Amino acid sequence: MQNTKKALITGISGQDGTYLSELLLEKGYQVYGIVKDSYSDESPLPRIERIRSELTIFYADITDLDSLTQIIGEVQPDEIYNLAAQSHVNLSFEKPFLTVQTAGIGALNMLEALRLKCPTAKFYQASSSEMFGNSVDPDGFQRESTTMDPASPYACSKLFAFHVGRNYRSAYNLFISNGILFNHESPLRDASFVTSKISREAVRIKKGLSDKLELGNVDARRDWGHAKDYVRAMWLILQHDQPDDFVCATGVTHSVRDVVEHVFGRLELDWKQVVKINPGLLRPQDKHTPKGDSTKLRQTIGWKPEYTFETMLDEMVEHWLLEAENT
Ligand code: NDP
Ligand code: GDR
Repeated sequence: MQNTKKALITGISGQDGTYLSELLLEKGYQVYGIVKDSYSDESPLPRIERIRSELTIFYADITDLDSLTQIIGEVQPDEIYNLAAQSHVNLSFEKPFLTVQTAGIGALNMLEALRLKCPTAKFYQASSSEMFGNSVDPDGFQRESTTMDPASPYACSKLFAFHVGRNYRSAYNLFISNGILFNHESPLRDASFVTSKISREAVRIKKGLSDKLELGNVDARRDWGHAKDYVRAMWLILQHDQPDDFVCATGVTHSVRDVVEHVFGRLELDWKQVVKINPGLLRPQDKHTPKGDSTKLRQTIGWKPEYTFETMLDEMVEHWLLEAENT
């Protein structure tokens, strides 16, 4: 029988919102989304354009509790995925108030709207591995029980949202789960994030459109997965029989330099000639060696990633090659 569940996604036009919409549409959900009210039906939303006619879009800001309450009251979703936020760690040092308002207060607004208008809905909060900062267990992993020590305004905002969600879960007996996701990338990743920046610029260099790539800390390491695998985890987390918090990660780290070497190697380019370190791109505080332990998610829910670091980067390079050919 056709599944007619309703899902509401904030940040639907972002990377994860797009893949999650595709997944839920495939599963037969009616998908509703919230996009910032600076947009309208006439505005292009490139990532979701292909599926836009299958979605019901509301235009509202995550900082506006009245609009969110009205939308949740009207839709009466079965599942809510709160993905909207200013999601750039570096930018959060320049725009701490915007970051707190969207990633922190925005999440609280959604929780209030849930509590007031649709308390039976299951709620997914997009929490981040950034909440751990440099705090690492003795075995080198970060997991649900690892002490959190946020190292940016972005991470502090996400930690507030994480805790207030847990508080609402126990205080009001609501189904609120946190996915503590490590970095995940894809062809839909904004070009300012480092994997996209490297693949896009390497392709431009290959095509003769650019002659250098400026980076910050190339020794920084991340546990990188593919967004398609990670939105599947979001959905699985809400299908679990009880609300809980789960780390989602590959368990393997690579450095920014590894990304450069793979991408440039794939394009048969010598990166040493063109990659320059720009000290202006170094962060006031950066973390270095986090790898995630997603045993709980794998054992409780049966999640495992399908992409590897290499297949993920290859797909991104292919995407930017195609973009270059079409422009
Ligand atoms: P994106 O930046 O691609 O998507 C975030 C979305 O939120 C965008 O569509 C953005 O719209 C929207 N948004 C921003 N501000 C507001 C606002 N004031 N009102 C309404 N909508 C707003 O991020 P991702 O898809 O990569 O990530 C989804 C969520 O998961 C984010 O909360 C992020 O912090 C979190 N996360 C992401 C990880 C990752 O590696 N990708 C890892 C862990 C957590 P616009 O583009 O128009 O500004
Ligand atoms: P991150 O992702 O901050 O981990 O946040 P990003 O890709 O921006 O940085 C990863 C690492 O690369 C280093 N780096 C550079 N980063 C950028 N953007 N540009 C550069 O030129 C550059 N050079 C080196 C950074 O210093 C950093 O160490 C992402 C976001 O999606 C968050 O929303 C999410 O919560 C976390 O991942 C988990």
